[in-house]
Amino acid sequence: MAYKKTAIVSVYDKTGLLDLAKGLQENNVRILASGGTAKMIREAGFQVEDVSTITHAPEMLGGRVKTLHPAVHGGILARNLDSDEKDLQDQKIEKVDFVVCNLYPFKETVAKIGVTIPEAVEEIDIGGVTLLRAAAKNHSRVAILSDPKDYPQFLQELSADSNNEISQNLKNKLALKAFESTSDYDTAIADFFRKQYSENESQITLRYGANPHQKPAQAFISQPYDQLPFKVLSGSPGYINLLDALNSWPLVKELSGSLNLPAAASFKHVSPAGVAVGLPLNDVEKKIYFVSKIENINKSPLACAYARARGADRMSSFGDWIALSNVVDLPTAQIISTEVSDGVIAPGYEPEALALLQKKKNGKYCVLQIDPNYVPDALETRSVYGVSLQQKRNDAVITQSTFKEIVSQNKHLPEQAIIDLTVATISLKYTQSNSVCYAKNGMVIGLGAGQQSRIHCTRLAGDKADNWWFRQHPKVLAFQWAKGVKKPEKSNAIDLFVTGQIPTQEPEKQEYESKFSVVPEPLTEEERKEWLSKLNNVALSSDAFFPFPDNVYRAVRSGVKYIAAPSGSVMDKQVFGAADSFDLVYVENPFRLFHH
Ligand code: 93A
Repeated sequence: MAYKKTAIVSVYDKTGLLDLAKGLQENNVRILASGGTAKMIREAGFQVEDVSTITHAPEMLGGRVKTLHPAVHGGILARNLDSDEKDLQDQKIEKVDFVVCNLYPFKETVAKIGVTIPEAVEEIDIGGVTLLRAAAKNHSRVAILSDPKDYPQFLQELSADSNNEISQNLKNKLALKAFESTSDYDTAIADFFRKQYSENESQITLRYGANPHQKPAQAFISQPYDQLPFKVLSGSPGYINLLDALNSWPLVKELSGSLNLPAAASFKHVSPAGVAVGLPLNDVEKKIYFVSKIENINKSPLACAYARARGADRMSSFGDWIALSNVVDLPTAQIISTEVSDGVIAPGYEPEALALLQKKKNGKYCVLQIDPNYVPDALETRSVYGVSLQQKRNDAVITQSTFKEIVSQNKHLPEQAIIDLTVATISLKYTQSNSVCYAKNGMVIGLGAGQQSRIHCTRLAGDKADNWWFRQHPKVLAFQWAKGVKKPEKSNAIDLFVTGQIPTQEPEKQEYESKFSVVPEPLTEEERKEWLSKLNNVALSSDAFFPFPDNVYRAVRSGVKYIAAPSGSVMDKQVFGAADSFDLVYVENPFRLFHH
């Protein structure tokens, strides 16, 4: 009997195979199948021929070559073109209309504990992938079934059409599925061999993910890179360390590039606690940032930058991840070596600086060296709850010229204000939204991150800026510490003092007082008011527009004089009006800077 259509069937997963064979036979489709597939169909009593009927070659190399043959692939790839028809005639090849194929279980094999490379290699399907790709490529003519779930719909269409044609719509969908399946298969193969052959080059295994029960975990980079953009010089980074490192590095790189000054960032939980450029420190700053003992610190702008970044919000920076824009020198490493910190990323380390850092935490301190010339792909993809989200990377370039659209009556933006707005705005670009940032003296002095409400960001960041300012109050500078009190304990006590939360209940009261040789008198309301009134010329940036003027009112209470924020609120007029009523300079930032 003359067949109407021809199918090549070669499946590892034989689910639904016999129902499919039955349907094909009922519709007068010639079935050509590879070894095991043919055997199962034949034993069930359906008509089937071995693929060797058309290849005239036996399966060989222990099954490595079964369907790889021009008789198969010529039949699949041929178009309805005269030239293709002629080639087929010359070679006595017949067209194939349907391909049914699913692949050796590579993923399942490599998921087994202790799998060897030879075992994995044998599970790499070559012929099946070729069948899938060839048929999917020629989907204008050929239907490719790569998933048993699609057999019923295919058979329905096959029986419904008098010429046994499959709709183009179904062929398209099936082709896409086949391409998805080969892509997923190759991803699994690359993942396996990356771990085998490129560990610590393009792949590192992490102890766990965000939490200890989230195993396995890894970091990797795929083509076109054969190396991760960083080298681990000491310790072993964790998942959150890398999130911090890969957000903080671009921040300091961009900030330093924009202002032509070394820059530093102190990160916690993927938001900056502090960010600064390397402007020199005065004696009060040295004292409140705990760097008075670092010799000649002002000779190292990088050390000044880190002292400021770490000093902005010492409570939040406890156990920080550090990013430094320049090669790390000894003074910078000396500051780091005395602080509780998790790790650092920088483009390089002077030998004595590296030696010092490698000793920290008994050698467990994490030191990463980033390739400063690394440029990530323009597109970034992440997977959330099994769904891939893809976007163009936020490549907005923030320079001093970003702040030229002044919408307030006061249009005077001094150079220091531009520097501070640049620091605040680039910091927001790498801060979890919503976010608002206050900056002064080339450094972040208060940052509110990850708040759902904008006014809460503005308040949180404003309160932090106030704390930073109160830490410089003469009463705080005159604190007399008890002997042996450590830096984090001092930071805690200062924080309780400046935030007006001096403990009154035991045992906390006694604990607090034990930190001092002379317990300081709290700040009076008058002292607070008077000191706060001296905080001025603060710059503020917001990652999105201010929806209400309340943000401006709150900002002003922390000495804000310069604001940069996107516009677009229905209340813009009122917001700008509020700024005018305090003679503020309000700049429209052309970029909204949400970051997640
Ligand atoms: O070893 S292979 O890569 N070489 C081939 O030529 C080939 N052709 C089909 N594996 C090949 N296949 C695969 O064999 C299919 O992808 C399918 O998973 C399996 C079906 O084998 P059998 O019909 O012998 O059970």
